[in-house]
Amino acid sequence: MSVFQNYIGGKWVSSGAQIRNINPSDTDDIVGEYARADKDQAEEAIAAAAAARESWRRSNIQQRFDCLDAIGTEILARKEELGRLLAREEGKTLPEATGEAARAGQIFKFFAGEALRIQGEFQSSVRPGVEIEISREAVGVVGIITPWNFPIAIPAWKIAPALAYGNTVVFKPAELVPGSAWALGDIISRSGLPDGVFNLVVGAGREVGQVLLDDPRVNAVSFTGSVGTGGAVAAACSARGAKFQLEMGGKNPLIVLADADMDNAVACALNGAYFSTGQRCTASSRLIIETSAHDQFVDALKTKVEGLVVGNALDEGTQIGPVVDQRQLDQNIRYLDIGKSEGADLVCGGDLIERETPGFYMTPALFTDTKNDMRINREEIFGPVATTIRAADFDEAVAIANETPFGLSAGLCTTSLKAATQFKRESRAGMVMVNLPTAGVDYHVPFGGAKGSSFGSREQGRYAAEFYTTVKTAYLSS
Ligand code: TXE
Repeated sequence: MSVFQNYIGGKWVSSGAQIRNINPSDTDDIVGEYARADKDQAEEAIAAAAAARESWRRSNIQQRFDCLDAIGTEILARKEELGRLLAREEGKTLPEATGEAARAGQIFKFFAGEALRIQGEFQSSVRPGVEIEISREAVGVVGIITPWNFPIAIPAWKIAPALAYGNTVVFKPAELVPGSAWALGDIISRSGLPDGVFNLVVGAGREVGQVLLDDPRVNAVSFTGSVGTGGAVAAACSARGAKFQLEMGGKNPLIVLADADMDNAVACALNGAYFSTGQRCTASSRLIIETSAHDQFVDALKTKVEGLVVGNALDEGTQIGPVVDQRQLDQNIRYLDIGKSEGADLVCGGDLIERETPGFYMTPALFTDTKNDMRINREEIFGPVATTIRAADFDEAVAIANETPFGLSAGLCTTSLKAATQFKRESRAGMVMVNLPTAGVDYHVPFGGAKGSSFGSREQGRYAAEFYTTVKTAYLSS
């Protein structure tokens, strides 16, 4: 089997060790072997990005548009193939994975356009004869560190704006899913970007990732991943004054009021809590149900959850793919045990099951009658596990929804305009959804959370400019 290499300074380079990419739907299936970059190669990638920095900073915006547009075009043209690779290495279903690949293409197209729309301001001065110009400039070398749960969309929504605003990139994807990252890197490598502007290093977080955090030539780090690693990114970047941006976990509430359209509320809960095997930072993990509707809602949801088809991500008809790996499966099981020991009622799911191929299969689980202070309601499980919490009325539901260390996404199902309006104002989450699942966002508007979920400026849409540019105020006396 040939080894997929890293991309440094415009060249594909091999290394001594390899990372084996395994299909979680069929652990006998090896997706590929990927060259495992070491510290030296991470430093070479940073050196290449630093060498390309000044010329790319001054690059023509038409050139940036053309490169990003070409990347978007190729991704969209190959979305089925890229989706299949993604489903095979990460375990989300084929339609979910193809949708994610298409999303990556759309993001590159969007930021191709943004490269043409970089704006400044012109202001009068309080001093006579002086003019003020406020402009945005590239930050420099950006380190991009991504998780395994969206192997192509998250890299796209960091790499595309970084390049559009004139930064050079060192991209370190999650070790579990190097296939989509490599395919993206391959497409980027053929887009016409000058050597060194984009570099790919597949490697371990503690080794390659840590080099990106510590090297003074890396001017900014954009990170998505766990709360623990996010803290390490913050500490290392603050210590040397580098700019950083963190997207971390969620414990997203979905409130269902008694006046809601129950079919839609159940559909929102089912989608938000379980699709993509619950491995979404915006997943609805706490279902807060108005007491008078609780039992009716649970009966309807339980029937739907039990009917979900769990199976090989590549099989037609599969609705819930496998858990991504053994470690995540162990974490899910641990939390099921914690929930039971805390007194929560497991009404369905949580079983390890076998399919034709060996994989990390578990049935989606629903706990009912939980309390918001239980660990299963405080900590991110990151699997197909949801809980219900009873709330006496709207005010209590919102108080419970906001009582969490996280604040990424929050949802409400209701037919009351008053409740919807109040919820949009009172929710302490960065993204609020009414009569929609907590997961599932557009690509042209800001994405991000409050409290422990995020740090720094928003990602995506034109708000991405905040992170990938720095502001210059120029005074001119004529
Ligand atoms: O995350 P990590 P992992 C949560 C989820 C999951 C858990 C562990 O609960 O079970 O995190 O997942 C890189 N310096 N989420 O292990 O470790 C790492 O190589 C620099 C929720 O994947 O945070 C990878 O590229 N980089 C979350 C990236 O950081 C380091 C999505 C994320 O890995 C590093 C993912 C270091 N010292 C996980 N250590 C969400 N809510 O979306 C690791 N990395």
